Amino acid sequence: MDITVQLRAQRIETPSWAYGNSGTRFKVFAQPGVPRDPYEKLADAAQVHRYTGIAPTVALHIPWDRVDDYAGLARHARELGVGIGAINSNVFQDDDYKLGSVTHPDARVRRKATDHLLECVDIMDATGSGTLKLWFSDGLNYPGQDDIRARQDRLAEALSEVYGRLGEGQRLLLEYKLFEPAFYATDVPDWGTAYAHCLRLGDRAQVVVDTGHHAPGTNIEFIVAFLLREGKLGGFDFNSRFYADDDLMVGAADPFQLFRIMCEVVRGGGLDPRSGVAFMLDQCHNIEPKIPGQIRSVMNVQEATAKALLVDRAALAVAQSSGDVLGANAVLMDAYNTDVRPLLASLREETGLDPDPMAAYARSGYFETIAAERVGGAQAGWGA
Ligand code: LRH
Ligand code: MN
Repeated sequence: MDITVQLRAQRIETPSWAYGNSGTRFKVFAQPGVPRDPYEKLADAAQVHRYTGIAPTVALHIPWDRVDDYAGLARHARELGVGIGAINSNVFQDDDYKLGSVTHPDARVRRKATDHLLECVDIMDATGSGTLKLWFSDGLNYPGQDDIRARQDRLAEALSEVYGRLGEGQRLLLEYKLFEPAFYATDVPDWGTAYAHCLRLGDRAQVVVDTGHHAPGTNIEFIVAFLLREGKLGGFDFNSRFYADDDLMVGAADPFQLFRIMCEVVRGGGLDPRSGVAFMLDQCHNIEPKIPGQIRSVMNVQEATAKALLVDRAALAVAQSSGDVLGANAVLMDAYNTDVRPLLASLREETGLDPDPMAAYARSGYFETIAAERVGGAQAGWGA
């Protein structure tokens, strides 16, 4: 398929929480013009789609995006030219979840957590979302603190109940993370654990690869290739990091890694919209302006994808099958070292977009407008 056709079909989902204030345990820096509610977050996300043309859906996080009328919120999104994407559960910010949520030793707490996950499926019904994204902060800080195996039993039980609640066209994505907030053992720490639980659940359970959730030195593209081969890659939480779960702009810390990941996505058929792989951003713009940060991030994924699509697959196959190690590596590096910005600029022009989304957004005056209008009220944030 022609590269421009595949690039035009690319879809990247932005996270509602990227438009709110965020930070670290040391400080959350407020910024002018930050949204005060999910409606304003959607308006900001619509700007990212307006200038990139490939970010038509927004992931929500509950309760950060709780509203009285979810169908109304979805209508508002449509009026803005975007749609509601994945619904993210949150069982990591309630005092009851100190020792775990669905893995907690106390059945009352497990019931409370599972009911929240079921509420998120109700919200999927109301918004027309087809994807439930589950991340569990559940884990241990000290050896012996709880029974590792028993916690897996509790997790499996909750997942099975939620899986059974999914309706037509709905699926659940299970996200893993090596550590934080737990610092000894995390109940879903790696792709293998997530994969095993998803296999046990069924076809509508798949794994999310958050690019910031691995031990340093992990070959993430291998995990991507493996999960794609198994039909168990549900999607990505794209971001980048230098050290831990830094949630920086995707491709900022390691553009070559992002390219290698997109090479395996292309190779495994994951770019085909029918594959169902969700390309979501999961980032926090702690110090940089948020809407431009999202625009830049979408462009980083687009550039990595264009480079991956430029890999001369035929030449690569010949070099690989003939054991031409340097030749094969050179084929990939030729694609990586290709400047795809002119190609993407002309692609935008062909689709009626400004070739330079960042400059176009800056010229629009949107930021000045929201900075002036959004005075008063409580700015959105993680509320941790
Ligand atoms: C956990 C995580 C998860 C979200 C949260 C915002 O680190 O990656 O995907 O729920 O960030
Ligand atoms: Mn994530």
